[in-house]
Formats: sequence, structure tokens, C-alpha cells
Amino acid sequence: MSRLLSALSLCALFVSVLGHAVVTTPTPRAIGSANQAACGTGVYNSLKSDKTGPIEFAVAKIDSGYNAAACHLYFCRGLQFDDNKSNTRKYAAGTVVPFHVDLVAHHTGRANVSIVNLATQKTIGAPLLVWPVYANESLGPSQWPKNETDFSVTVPNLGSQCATAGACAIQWWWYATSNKQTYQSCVDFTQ
Ligand SMILES: *[C@@H]1O[C@H](CO)[C@@H](O)[C@H](O)[C@H]1NC(C)=O
Ligand SMILES: *[C@@H]1O[C@H](CO)[C@@H](O)[C@H](O)[C@H]1NC(C)=O
Ligand SMILES: *[C@@H]1O[C@H](CO)[C@@H](O)[C@H](O)[C@H]1NC(C)=O
Ligand SMILES: *[C@@H]1O[C@H](CO)[C@@H](O)[C@H](O)[C@H]1NC(C)=O
Ligand SMILES: [Cu+2]
Repeated sequence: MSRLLSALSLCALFVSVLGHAVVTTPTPRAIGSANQAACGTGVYNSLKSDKTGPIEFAVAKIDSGYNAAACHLYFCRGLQFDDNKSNTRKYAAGTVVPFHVDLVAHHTGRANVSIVNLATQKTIGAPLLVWPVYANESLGPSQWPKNETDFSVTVPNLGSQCATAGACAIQWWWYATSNKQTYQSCVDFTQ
């Protein structure tokens, strides 16, 4: 019995150390040297070690190399556009973009997907999708809503706001209220 209990607690530890979620389709913005320069090595190593890990793990590693004016950890997970410019998509108004989220561990919370302005770090318009409850940890696999991991967003007409690379991204944002952990992924695009 005690062996079973320790196996169970090891498992829980494993799950809490292992990562939790990231967008995998479209391939989101990658991490690189611009992130390290802006965020410092402690944060960079944490973000890089597990792309599904919560932002709070990286916050815990903030060191003297962290530049708060350049590294916005709670926006696009602190990842920098400059690290992955070639990954900028072009989405005409009305484009339906399929998403897949690799949801490694469920923690009850809420989520949304929005177009974001990379300069002001604000949402452009209303969120495209909202999940008032996301990744409910009380549900078993057969009950998991399919649209928490596979969904599509329709890119609205953004006028000229997103004409330049580095102006806009689509951000997926999950906040797990049950353990106060934040997950974000950004897909850079122009229109
Ligand atoms: C950024 O995206 C491109 C295109 O998807 C990819 O080939 C490249 O390896 C990425 N860059 C980094 C730094 O990972
Ligand atoms: C997800 O699917 C459920 C059940 O069909 C639906 O009620 C909900 O509105 C959908 N949520 C999103 C964000 O698409
Ligand atoms: C999560 O699922 C359980 C079991 O169906 C339900 O009782 C609970 O209300 C759900 N949580 C939220 C926040 O909706
Ligand atoms: C998206 O979700 C996050 C986490 O719950 C929340 O803080 C944020 O205000 C939401 N964004 C919008 C535009 O509703
Ligand atoms: Cu997690």
C-alpha cells in the first residue's frame, strides 16, 4: 500500500513538473537569442526547457539579466518576434485557421484566443473564442471537449492594423485557476 502511495505521489510530482500545454498548430513563435537577451538566462532556460510549461516557472527564475521593459513574460510567454520572423503567416480577412493545442495536463481554468497588437500588448477587438471553463480537471478523457484542443478561428478584417510583420499575432491564453498557472502561445501574422 505504501509503495502504491509513493508511486502515486511520484506520479503527481512528475505531472506537476512536466509541462502542461502549448499550441502546436499553427507552429507558434519559437524561442531564441532575442528572448535570452531580453529575459535573461534564467528565464530563457526555463522557457526553453519545456515549451508546455507555465509562465510562472519562468518567473521564478528571473535573474539580473531580466529586462522588464523588453521581456513581457505574460504576453506571448515572453517570446520575441525577432526570434522567429520567418514564421509570420499571411491571413486574409475571413481565413479560417485550424488550431491544435497539445494539452499535456488538465488544470481547471478559462481560456481565450484573441488578435493582439504586439506594440501595445493589447487585444484588438473582442476575443475570437472564449472558454469560460477550460481543461476541467474533474473530467476524464472521454469527457474532454474536443474544441479545447482542436478549434478554428476566423481572422477578421483588420483594416491596415496588421499590414506589417511584427504588428499582430493570434494569442491563445489559458489561465488555470486551480493552480494559478498561465499558458500562452502566439502565432505571428500579417494581413
Ligand atoms: C521559426 O520558424 C521557421 C518557419 O516555421 C522555422 O523553420 C525556424 O526554425 C524557426 N526559428 C527558430 C529560431 O526556431
Ligand atoms: C465548444 O464546444 C461546446 C460544446 O459543443 C460549445 O458549447 C462551446 O461553445 C464551444 N466553445 C468554443 C470556444 O468553441
Ligand atoms: C468540472 O466538471 C465537474 C464534473 O462534471 C463539474 O461538476 C464541475 O462543475 C466542472 N467545473 C466547472 C468549473 O465547470
Ligand atoms: C483571456 O483570458 C485571460 C485569462 O483568463 C484573461 O486574463 C483575459 O482578460 C482574457 N482576455 C480577454 C480579451 O477576455
Ligand atoms: Cu500543468
